[in-house]
Amino acid sequence: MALEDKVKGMLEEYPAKTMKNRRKHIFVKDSLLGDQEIEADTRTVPGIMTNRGCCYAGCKGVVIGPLKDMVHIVHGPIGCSYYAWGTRRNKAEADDDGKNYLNYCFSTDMQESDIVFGGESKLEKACEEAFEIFKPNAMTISSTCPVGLIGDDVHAVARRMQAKLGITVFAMSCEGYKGVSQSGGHHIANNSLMQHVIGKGEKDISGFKVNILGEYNIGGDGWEIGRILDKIGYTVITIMTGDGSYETMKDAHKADLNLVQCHRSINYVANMLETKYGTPWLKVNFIGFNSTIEALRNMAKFFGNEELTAKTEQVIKEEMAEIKDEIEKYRAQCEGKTAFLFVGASRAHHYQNLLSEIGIETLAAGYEFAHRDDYEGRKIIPKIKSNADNKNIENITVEKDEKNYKLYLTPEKYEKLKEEMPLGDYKGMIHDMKDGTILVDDLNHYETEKMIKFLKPDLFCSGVKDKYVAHKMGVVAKQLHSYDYSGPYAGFKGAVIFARDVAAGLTTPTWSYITPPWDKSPILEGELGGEAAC
Ligand code: CFM
Repeated sequence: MALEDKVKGMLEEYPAKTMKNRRKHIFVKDSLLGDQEIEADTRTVPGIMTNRGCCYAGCKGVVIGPLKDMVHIVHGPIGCSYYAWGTRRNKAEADDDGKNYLNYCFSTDMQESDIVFGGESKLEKACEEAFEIFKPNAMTISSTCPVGLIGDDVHAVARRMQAKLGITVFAMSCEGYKGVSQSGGHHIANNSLMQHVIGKGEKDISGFKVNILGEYNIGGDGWEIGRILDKIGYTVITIMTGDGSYETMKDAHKADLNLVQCHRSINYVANMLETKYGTPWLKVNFIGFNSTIEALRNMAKFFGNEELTAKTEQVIKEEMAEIKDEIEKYRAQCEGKTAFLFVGASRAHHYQNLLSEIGIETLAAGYEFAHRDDYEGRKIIPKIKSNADNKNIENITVEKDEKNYKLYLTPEKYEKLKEEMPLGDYKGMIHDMKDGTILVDDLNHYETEKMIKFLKPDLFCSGVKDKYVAHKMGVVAKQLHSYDYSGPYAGFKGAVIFARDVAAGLTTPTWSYITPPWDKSPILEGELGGEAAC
């Protein structure tokens, strides 16, 4: 049966209205059809088991939470804090000031009486108490659903606390119900960083200055990327936000170039920095050694410095010599295998490179909450229609900062380089996928099982919510969110660790003790032929 028919068959199990909805979120790539459209960043059909998270998760959990020298207070019932505490592996080590509060969980623990009579005074007390104990460099307040429902003015509390405590305090109205997924929370967090943090620093910084945007140091990825960039001779001002800090982010406006790793979660900051300070951004992918090399060469080309270019080539040579044998060994064990990827957003695209470098072909890939530009490329942005859900998320506009605005490249040079590298552009995941592969948005548990059954991948890369479902079906599952407590997977050394972990999963003798359901009861496949088919 053709792949398209299998997809159709899967969708036909739904009630008609749901089928119509889900049809727009999935397709088989076929370049002969020209630009294929996908529906994304829209509401999940109620009742469907989605993997998505909420707005608060995207704001506090993903973008704001990793900033280590700040105290992040969650205003809400304890469940929201407990669930978001320590579940994401954004590692951090304290800088010279010794401030790293990521192991703590700060919550106002709202009770029924706070819901009825208001929780502002409790929030104020929490801010004061946290400041007294920890003396953080700055503080944030994240709102959970009830805060928006009862109307506590968290922003007024933040202003009062800032005046009283003498440190930056800002609040975010990132109630969980806003928008359709955690994506709205990324946007709110990005806006806050622009309004309250970036641009406040006055340090003198020299060298080839870059920021790494959309890198969250999961399993130490940011440290591996930082190691490589240090070795070449770059000055990394700040990482947003993995192992990041308020203190370093204040000076982010001084960079000559912003590197964008995760486009989905941080492209708002990248754009606003370009408008306000003139800093161009380059889409990079440090997952996979070939993509790392490509990113490093593009960076060298951007700076156009001979010494830097020579050092870049030298580092690439050294690093590749170090990993070559091991990569070959694991590649021999993985060659010819297939994978099915489903992650929040960027990683479903980024990991296809690394997988292909170790001989694994991607059959299908999907995002939980990405927008159409992450699939179809930024060229689609003007065509994306706004709806009630995304209108709910504030869109701030920034203006040129005359004092700090600078252009590293002449406009002519910028335009020239734009043709040679993804400068200020992202082409999206579809662009890099082969014909005959499946793209899917907001995959749910029913579709996960169906697709594993008909694609029969050797490897399923997703998260803990569906990991064990795949295992029970006899398919190796690798968590691309938490890395199954391993990592780093970025850069050169990370590629080896990933290859080792995947090879171990594929070759473990455990699988010989499991019989997948399709081996127990073979699926009969046939095609209806002739005119009497229906
Ligand atoms: Fe960006 Fe991320 Fe991702 Fe993301 Fe996430 Fe994550 Fe992710 Mo989990 S910021 S979009 S909201 S790369 S936590 S580090 S792994 S879903 S694919």
